[in-house]
Amino acid sequence: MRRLLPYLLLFFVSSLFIISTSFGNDYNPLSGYRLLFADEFNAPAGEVPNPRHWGHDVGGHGWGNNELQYYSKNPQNAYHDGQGHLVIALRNEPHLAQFRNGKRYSSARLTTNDRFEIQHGLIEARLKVPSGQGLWPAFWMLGADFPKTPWPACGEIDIMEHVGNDPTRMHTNIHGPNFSGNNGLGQGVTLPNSEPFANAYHTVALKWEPYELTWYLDGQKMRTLRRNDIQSPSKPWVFNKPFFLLLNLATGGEWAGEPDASTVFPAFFMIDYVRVYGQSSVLAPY
Ligand SMILES: [Ca+2]
Repeated sequence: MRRLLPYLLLFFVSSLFIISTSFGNDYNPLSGYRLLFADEFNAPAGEVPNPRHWGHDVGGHGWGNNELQYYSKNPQNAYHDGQGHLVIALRNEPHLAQFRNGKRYSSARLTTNDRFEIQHGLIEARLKVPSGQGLWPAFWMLGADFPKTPWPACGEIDIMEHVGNDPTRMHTNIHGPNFSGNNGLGQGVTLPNSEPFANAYHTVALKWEPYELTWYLDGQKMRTLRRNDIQSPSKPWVFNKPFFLLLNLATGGEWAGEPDASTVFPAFFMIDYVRVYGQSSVLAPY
């Protein structure tokens, strides 16, 4: 409660003076925020992700969706390109399947868990997703009490998901108690002129406030979800607590479907930067 009060005060003040002018399409969400976390991915070619920012989730158990990849710590699955980008590379390595839960595909799932957490703010990334049937890149967040609080009660906010069989859309979603999985609150955002999302770098962002989530794509407001839109005794708003960030490239599972002969490997998920603005970080500065 002690942590919540300043946010309540901020909300009431901002609702008087700021909301009416800054909630348009002008992408002006930074009033009162400062940069708390930034990775510009400027390390030399081949360098692994900065361990002060990113840890690895490792394994090939399907990750709750019957996914087909094994997430490794192998530098070949997550590295800098030497030109300012992080690369998450999904590789087809059938000869290694016997060592990886039978999974022929390897990839990486990076997380700021126990490194950086944020509660309310602006979370932004510039990225370029790969194209191809069966591919599923994502930039998302989980409640920092996970796994002590199991999914979906911990809460999940999907800032950007993309599946290769739906090439012109970026997907947004939240999950929580009694609104998860296929009962999540997902909504696709179609790009102008139905341009394939994988054709170019895009800036994706979430403005996260105590009672409201707003998604942006290339600076344009795309979607707003308000607490009062969903909250009920069976569907509590679980988004007023610290969350950590995740970046990953999955393949397979019920939603993305399996890769096929047209899918090109390795597939590369490119991230130009991740920046987080807010009032204060929850964990100690990294
Ligand atoms: Ca960069």
